[in-house]
Amino acid sequence: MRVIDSHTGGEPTRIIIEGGPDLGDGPISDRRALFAEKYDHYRTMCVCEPRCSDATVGALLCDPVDPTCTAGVIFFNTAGYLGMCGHGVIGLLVTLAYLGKINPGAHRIETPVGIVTAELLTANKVRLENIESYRFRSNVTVNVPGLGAVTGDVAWGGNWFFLVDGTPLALSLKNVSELTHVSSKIRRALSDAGVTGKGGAEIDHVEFFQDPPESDADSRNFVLCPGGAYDRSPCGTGTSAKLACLAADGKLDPEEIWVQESIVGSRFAASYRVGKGGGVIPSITGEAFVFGETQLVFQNDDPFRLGIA
Ligand code: PYC
Repeated sequence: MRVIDSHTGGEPTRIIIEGGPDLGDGPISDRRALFAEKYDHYRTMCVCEPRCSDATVGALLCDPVDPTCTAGVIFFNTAGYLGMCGHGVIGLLVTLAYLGKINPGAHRIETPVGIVTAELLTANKVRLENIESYRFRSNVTVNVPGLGAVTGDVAWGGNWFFLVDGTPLALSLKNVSELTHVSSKIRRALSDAGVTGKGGAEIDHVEFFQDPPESDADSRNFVLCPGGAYDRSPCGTGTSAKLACLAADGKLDPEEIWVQESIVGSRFAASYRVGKGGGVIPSITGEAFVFGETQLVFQNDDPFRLGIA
């Protein structure tokens, strides 16, 4: 298996460019279902320990169905599969440019939740236009054991998010393990209380915000990802969910720039235009850098050949 590693604002993306599963040529959402059902070991071989870790989002580069698209992609991590991944699309474009496969300009990318457009601005800078994002429920209060009542919004940005009002602790790296612990408890409490996204979808990402932060950004966030790791980037789908909530509250106008900073200090410049379905079409600009080209080896006698899943 040949992979290219990059990071977007510190958040790693590992793209399988050779040696992935053959998922046929059906719609990308069907291919993701087939990946999960029959070829899940490719996911664990690629992103689980000992070859990788739960901070990384994996991506399978696919041929698109739609000939106007540059590529298709299926994102996954140590816990399962993602709908979309904003930092991952930025990493994908930068990787394709690094490989000499694309030129600057706009590229349509098929994902399991729809087509996104991403513009390669320079070798490392990408502007992503995400799928329509929206707030699903506002002011939801859940009782969290040991914490008490926690209130926030449920929103879709390509994945399901619970956006907590404020933060229980300062958003600094020294608090990462406590923030991870508290956000995991909130995620469990949401599930126990039956709070879901549309159609009963699991809310697998939890966000805390410091608005405004101590820096000159508009907001700093902490994002708990499904595998239990925190997003080192400001999270493209999480920032999309945030824009949807800001728009719904009348706190951000269309085309106004929102600078979202992550807990490691990396930034996305974000804005939105009004979507056809009543939500927002987020635009997210960020930078990615390639840092590795690897041939993964799977020896027959290796007891952890398929990864520690
Ligand atoms: O950037 O959308 C994102 C993302 C999702 C999970 C990790 N990063």
